[in-house]
Amino acid sequence: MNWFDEALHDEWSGQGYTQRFEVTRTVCEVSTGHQKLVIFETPRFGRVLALDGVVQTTEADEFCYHEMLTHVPIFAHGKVRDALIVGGGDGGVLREVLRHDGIGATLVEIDDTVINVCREHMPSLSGGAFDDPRCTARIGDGAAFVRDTDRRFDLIIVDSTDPIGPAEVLFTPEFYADCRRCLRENGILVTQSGVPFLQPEELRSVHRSLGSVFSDATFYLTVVPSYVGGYMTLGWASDRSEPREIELEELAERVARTGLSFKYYSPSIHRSAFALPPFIAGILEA
Ligand code: AG3
Repeated sequence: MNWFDEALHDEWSGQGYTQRFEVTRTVCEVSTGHQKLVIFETPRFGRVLALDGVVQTTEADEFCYHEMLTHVPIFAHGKVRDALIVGGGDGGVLREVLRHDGIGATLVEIDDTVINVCREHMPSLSGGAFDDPRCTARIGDGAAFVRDTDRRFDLIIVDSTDPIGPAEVLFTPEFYADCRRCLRENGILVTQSGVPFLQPEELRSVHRSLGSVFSDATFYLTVVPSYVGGYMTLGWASDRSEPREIELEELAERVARTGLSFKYYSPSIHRSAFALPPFIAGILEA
């Protein structure tokens, strides 16, 4: 039998812990020039995308991540018209953003191979979103884009790998400051910041960097089975605290008005996601 052992908490961090998938078929394996990409088929998770040995998304549980990274800020904000996605080449965030009427999305992905290969071999992730006229996809460095662009956004979603390899710059205060410059008043930035039980340093560094740039910086939670280790934290940053404090009733009305339905997101999950267990809040204070 052929197995995939994830490198993140073993090879990359020396914690001697790994998750292992039975590989029933390797669908695609390529060195992209930026990273090593594999897509393989598994019995329980469907097709799995891994970059440099780290699981990025799986067909079976991607909704736990993409819905929370997308709908929490969109419903909290209430009036998003222009969204910027940094990374996200698999198209999962893009697909969720474009489920909302009246939102245009710009996606800046450094690695065109991720987009092409995922469209071909994991088409349910983007679900045709790259063909939507409301989507502009650019191949390039997201950090350079937010440094140089004149465009302004209501929402920036940073859907990156962990800070090993090409995504390292997407975790710096300079990058967050450039993002803040591109946000309209009331704008929100969200970003993945790892699984804190196993990656406390990633959470601490995102907290320090976001907090040095935005007046309201905190985290909310999701659980993604294939991001092994329990809760994943998603960074939340804005210069306004009102969107984070939105009441349940108002959220429920906004959600009802869209007529959308979800597999992970709900107004109550949205509210409760901002409650952090003491061991996570403690990492932020340390
Ligand atoms: N980006 C986040 C991958 C995080 C992996 N980290 C971990 N398992 N602790 C995924 C891209 C999906 N669109």
